[in-house]
Amino acid sequence: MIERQNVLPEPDLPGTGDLVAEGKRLAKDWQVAPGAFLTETGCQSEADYKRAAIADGRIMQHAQIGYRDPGKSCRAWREIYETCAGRGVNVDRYGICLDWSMGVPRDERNAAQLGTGLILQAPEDFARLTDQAPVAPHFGDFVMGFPAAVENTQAALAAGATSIGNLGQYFTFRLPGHDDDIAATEATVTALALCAAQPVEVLVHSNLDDGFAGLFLDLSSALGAVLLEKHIVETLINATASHCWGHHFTDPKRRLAFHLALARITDTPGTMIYGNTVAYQGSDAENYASLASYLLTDIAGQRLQPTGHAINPVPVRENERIPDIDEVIEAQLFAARLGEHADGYAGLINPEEADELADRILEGGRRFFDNVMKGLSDAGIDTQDAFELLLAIRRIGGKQLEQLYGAGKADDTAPGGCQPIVQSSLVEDLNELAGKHVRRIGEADSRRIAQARPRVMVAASDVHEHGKLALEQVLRSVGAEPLDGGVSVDAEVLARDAVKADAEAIMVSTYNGIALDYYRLLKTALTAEGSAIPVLIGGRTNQIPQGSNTSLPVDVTRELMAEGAIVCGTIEDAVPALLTIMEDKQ
Ligand code: B12
Repeated sequence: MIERQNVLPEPDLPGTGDLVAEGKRLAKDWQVAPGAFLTETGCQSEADYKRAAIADGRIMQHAQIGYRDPGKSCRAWREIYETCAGRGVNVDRYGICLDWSMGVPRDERNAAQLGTGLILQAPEDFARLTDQAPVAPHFGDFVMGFPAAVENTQAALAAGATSIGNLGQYFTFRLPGHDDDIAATEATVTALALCAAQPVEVLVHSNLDDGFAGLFLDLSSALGAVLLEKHIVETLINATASHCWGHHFTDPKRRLAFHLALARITDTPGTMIYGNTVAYQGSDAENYASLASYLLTDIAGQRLQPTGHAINPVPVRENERIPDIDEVIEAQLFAARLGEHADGYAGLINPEEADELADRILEGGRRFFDNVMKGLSDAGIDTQDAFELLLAIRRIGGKQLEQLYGAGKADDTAPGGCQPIVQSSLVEDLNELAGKHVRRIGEADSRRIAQARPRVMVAASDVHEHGKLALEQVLRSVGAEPLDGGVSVDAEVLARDAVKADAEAIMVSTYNGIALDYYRLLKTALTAEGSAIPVLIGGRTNQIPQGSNTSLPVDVTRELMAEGAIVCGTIEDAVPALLTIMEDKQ
């Protein structure tokens, strides 16, 4: 059971009223500037532009950009738009990949851990970028939800953005070394109020997959999360919420059903439907098949039930590294061509089954919402106060929310403790992935691992948790003992916990382009603890070199190995290393 003193023990929390008043006050000085997009289109806001596109029956296109080098990002802004326009294709909006250090206030940013994204300092830098071509600017990553939410929202508005997010990240993303969730919530509520007080409509964007939908086992919980966010953003703060989803929605029927369910609870235009990026696991050709699969579903969805969501053709190299400009252009041209073919498929798609699933998702989503509101209210949390509700949900976390308030029947044998109303694709994707790796390990090695039964602490250095989940599942299947080292865990904390738990090996799954820095911090912390627990590392072992303005991270496998890390390309690569560790121990 949830109790207030366990979730919000602080006697005095900031008052939502004061924060909203501050947001309104700031709106006197910080208002949406016309910018290249609004000037060229003559629209008041992107929401208006989207409504016009819906009326014209036009499907919009979204591209995601943001290179470390601001000059290269400006070039991308121009080149993608112009090259596509030259081929008769309109790129309507750009989502900007800010670096995760952008979540840290400007005056502390120099000391922050850098990732792989774009760093913009002054508001003029934001505006210089968005003035490069008349494409709707969408500041999605690392704006809302972080300590720097207010200053980044101000700069985004002044650069002509009328879609700003990403509320989903508020719930799950952690900035290394910045654990003050009260400051992050204060800044977020103020930034939401600043958007609400604009003279034109500003869409408060939330990518569900960045939030809890990347981990929920039931699609109805993800829809319930939309209802919760709408309650906070719209009912309590009077701003406009707009939702995006898609990374983890692999199965076409459930992808379409979620789209239909979402359309039943809102008529605000959606920002974009994210590409099903977790399906990208192969070569370019294989990934093109995945691209076609989800785009076709999304185009069909927009034809059946237009919602204003732009489709998002994610470049096929995305599973290897940040895609380059020409790769973004290729994907946009592919999507436009597929759109032409897709019209011929419209009559072949029978939406009845997806419609029926959508009803179930909707019904379960409403139940999840009601359960959360009642559960938190019974616990003494004021569900009519935006600050309290945001902070409580964030602190409870997605897994526990779903366990406590999931819409399905309680069932101890089901993953997550209850039967899903409509299971998310994540469950099958992970089972399939883990099964494939267990088979590759083979019986003889599995037997040896089961005999040695190594205690392995498994951790993720950032928000990417699926590698960790897959590793744990495989380790369990072959008889090793996985210990939970946490997600977005600081290296020092991981070292301390591993020593305390008497772990025989540490496995780090890392994705944010920080592999070498993270490993070095971990080794230093282990040495300080007097420990030499071997470290296995995998995921994306790359990094943007320190002090460099290069825009693509470089592989650091060799450096990691030279410094003693056991670098693993796949899960089964860990097996010989684990067996050697256990033999050495004996
Ligand atoms: C899903 C995903 C997300 C989800 C994560 C959801 C979640 N809760 O886990 C969301 C949407 C939240 C997300 C967010 C971000 N993401 Co992301 N994301 C991905 C994606 C699509 C899949 C990664 C994944 O989980 N794969 C599933 C695992 C199981 O498979 P795998 O990666 O192939 O791993 C295999 C092996 O490597 C091995 N393995 C993995 N770890 C380990 C460890 C050990 C010890 C061993 C033995 C083996 C092992 O296991 C697997 C099977 O063999 C990739 C792109 C892609 N298609 O790969 C980008 C990607 C990893 N993300 C990326 C980025 C930049 C981000 C963001 C910073 C973007 C942003 N600006 O907001 C944020 C992170 C912010 C933060 N606070 O940390 C980049 C990383 C760039 C780089 N380093 O070069 C990628 C590559 C996309 C890209 N090209 O830009 N992301």
